[in-house]
Amino acid sequence: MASRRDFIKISSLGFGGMALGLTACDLFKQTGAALKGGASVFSRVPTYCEVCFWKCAAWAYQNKEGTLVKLEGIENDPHCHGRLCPRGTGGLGMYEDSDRLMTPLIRVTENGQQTYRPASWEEAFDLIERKWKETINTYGPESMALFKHGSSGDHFGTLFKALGSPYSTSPSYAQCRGPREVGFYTTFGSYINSPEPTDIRDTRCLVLIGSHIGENMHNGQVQEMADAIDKGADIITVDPRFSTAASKSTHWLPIKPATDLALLLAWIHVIIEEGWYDKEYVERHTVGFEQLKRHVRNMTPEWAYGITTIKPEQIRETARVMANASPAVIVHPGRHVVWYGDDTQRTRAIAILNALLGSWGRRGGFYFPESKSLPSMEHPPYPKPRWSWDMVMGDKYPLAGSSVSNALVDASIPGMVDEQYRIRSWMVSGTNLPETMPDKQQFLKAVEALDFIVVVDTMPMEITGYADVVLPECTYLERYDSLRSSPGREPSVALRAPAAEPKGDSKPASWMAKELGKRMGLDDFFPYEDYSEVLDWQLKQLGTSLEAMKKVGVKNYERENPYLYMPEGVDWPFNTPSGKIELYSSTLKQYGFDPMPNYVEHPQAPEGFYRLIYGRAPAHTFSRTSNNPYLSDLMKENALWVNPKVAKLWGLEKGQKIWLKNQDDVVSSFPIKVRVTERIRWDSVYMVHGFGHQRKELTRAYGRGASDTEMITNVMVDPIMGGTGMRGNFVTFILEDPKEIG
Ligand SMILES: Nc1nc2c(c(=O)[nH]1)N[C@H]1C(S)=C(S)[C@@H](COP(=O)(O)OP(=O)(O)OC[C@H]3O[C@@H](n4cnc5c(=O)[nH]c(N)nc54)[C@H](O)[C@@H]3O)O[C@H]1N2
Ligand SMILES: Nc1nc2c(c(=O)[nH]1)N[C@H]1C(S)=C(S)[C@@H](COP(=O)(O)OP(=O)(O)OC[C@H]3O[C@@H](n4cnc5c(=O)[nH]c(N)nc54)[C@H](O)[C@@H]3O)O[C@H]1N2
Ligand code: SF4
Ligand SMILES: [Mo]
Repeated sequence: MASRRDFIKISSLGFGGMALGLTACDLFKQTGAALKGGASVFSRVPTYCEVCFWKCAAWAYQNKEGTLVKLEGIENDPHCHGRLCPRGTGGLGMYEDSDRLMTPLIRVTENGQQTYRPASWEEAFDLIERKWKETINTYGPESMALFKHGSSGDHFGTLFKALGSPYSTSPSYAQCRGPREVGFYTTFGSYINSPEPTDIRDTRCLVLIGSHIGENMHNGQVQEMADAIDKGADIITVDPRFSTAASKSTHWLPIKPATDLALLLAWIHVIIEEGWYDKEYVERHTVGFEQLKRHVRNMTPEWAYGITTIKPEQIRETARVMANASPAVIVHPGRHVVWYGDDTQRTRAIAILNALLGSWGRRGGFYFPESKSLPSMEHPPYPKPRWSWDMVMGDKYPLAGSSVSNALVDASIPGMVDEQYRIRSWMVSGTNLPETMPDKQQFLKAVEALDFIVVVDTMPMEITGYADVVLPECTYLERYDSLRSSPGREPSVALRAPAAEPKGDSKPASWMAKELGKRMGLDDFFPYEDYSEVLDWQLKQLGTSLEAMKKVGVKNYERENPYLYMPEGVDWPFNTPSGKIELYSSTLKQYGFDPMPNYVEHPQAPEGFYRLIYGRAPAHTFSRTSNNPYLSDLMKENALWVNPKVAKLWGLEKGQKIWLKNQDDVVSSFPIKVRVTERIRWDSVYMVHGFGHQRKELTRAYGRGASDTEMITNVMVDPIMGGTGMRGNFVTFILEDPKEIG
């Protein structure tokens, strides 16, 4: 049985195949160089990591000169247990990156060419104030939209609410986890949220359906999965690719992509027909069992075999493994679940399977998380917008629980929405939309039509190239930010305090939002001179203070709700229309959707094409780290995983550079190196998301590898909640430089 150390080591070797010898250890050596070279640690400041959204709490260590030398996880932090992942350690690179934005920029036309000129904050704010006032006077604040991701979004979120805009959106809903939230909500009446309340630590069986934990480096989950493996838990991984998780699994099911729903329904069939479900739990807590039983009657493993290519005996055996572990079993809800446009239904099937196994609210299954609610300082009530965000969608996506970023892009395009609802002005902070949202053409049409775009970023990413004004934010290591209060087994609060002075003329979002608020006459919504005052006030309400928190970084609280798990023998109230777990969803039925999931066939690749699938690498986060000096050292570019059979057919060699062309004739801007490997099915190719950057200003990332997003032009939108299914795109290979072919 693999040990925990093995697992972590192997996960960092996930990219070792390409960058052999360079492991997380080298990264530690580099980032800790000043320390190991003799410089001693002088002081430390607490922060929480912004390299991804797991938000691990960390100490930022400084030497005597006040230079940042090292980041380390905080011991009692439930997100990281004292250990950062390689990306978190490399967070110093975000601060040190010589390509950072250092000053505001204003778009100007010089000699007929558009370019940016450096500007003062005063000039940048003057222009924004003028343009925003014009827009608001003409169309109202309802014509302004905020696209945000990460902690800067909190501050601009307040600003947009104060302005009276109904539009504030993040790609983490419709480009990421939205479908699973709706799938679980319609079943259990609860959202999953982040971090997922999966009790992996104590599970006896973890089922991962396209969840590639280990490459998906969400820290706490990776550590808990390693613990579970150590304790002998069964891991069942369903993935067309032999992922790191698959390599650690007792069962790997190399499914034909886009057919998971058939496998899930067959599992449900077996568990019901063989009588392996948790009878007492199902009887007490669920509605719709008889309907479900009838529904899946013919969805046998033999039926699913023809669709999924997974053998019937394997389907039965893995169903038995789950049932044996019940209720300490987790069929993981996944996280990035926008795959094929029927994603709410797929995640519903996952939720139903968990319900039959009795894992919801049980030890080793799903626990009930608790968080500390943060008090907010007094401010005037927010103005009520004349319409709400869902008005732009008409009767589309009726169960969207949060605003749908792609719907807001559509609502910015003339003719796509009733003219009165059209969005005219964007503010974008902490999200690299051209690499994050599929269907670039749609994005470009919106950008073309908009009157004004403000972008806040730390780096000259693709999105900044579309801005009228670029505002440089200092990195998370140079600022105070909102307290991290996240749900978990126990409530936990973490502080982010500045560990260095902002570089150049960069500033925190909390300051920008306040200054812009002042100019728009909204001072009252920003009752602080410096954001630390808000933190101190909030922390005092929570029985501590800013000074005290600076010494500890993280404070964990006792639970107030005693029920980490459901008490046995009690009718637990579920927040669904029936008050029970809905195996048959009355809500979906009411909106005209299948009340129980059905398998629908998706198109397969045309002759000579392969399905493009994508995922994460342990050393990188989306497109944000590819220019990071430490992390780009670990992995400079992505590669295209190609099955040896396919490589032979095309005469492709390991390391050969090829270009990709998709089903809509879009050709990749840059070539990508081939990696020939049995670890991918013959019908698909795989690459890590976040490479193939288009901006020369990103000196370490420009032109390195290919962008998956560029190839994603066919988007299958989930009719239930608006998620953008991105895995129905097929690519073929171009062996010669297309620019030379002409
Ligand atoms: N093709 C494709 N598209 C995807 C995905 C995929 O796998 N493939 N994944 C999807 C998923 S799961 C998600 S969650 C989204 C993620 O989407 P995004 O959050 O847009 O991801 P990033 O590409 O990392 O872009 C983050 C941007 O924030 C900037 N930034 C970093 N730190 C700060 C800061 O402190 N302040 C400010 N103001 N800016 C900062 C970075 O420089 C970068 O421009 O993408 C989705 N889109
Ligand atoms: N290192 C690192 N970790 C991260 C992130 C990061 O950027 N870097 N981002 C974080 C975020 S925001 C998210 S949302 C998560 C995303 O991570 P996850 O939710 O775990 O994964 P996905 O990106 O949905 O899926 C990737 C896996 O799905 C497989 N796959 C592709 N098609 C199919 C299919 O049809 N069926 C099945 N069963 N599998 C398929 C791929 O081979 C790949 O292994 O990662 C998080 N963790
Ligand atoms: S998982 Fe890694 S990158 Fe994400 S917050 Fe934690 S240390 Fe940072
Ligand atoms: Mo995500």
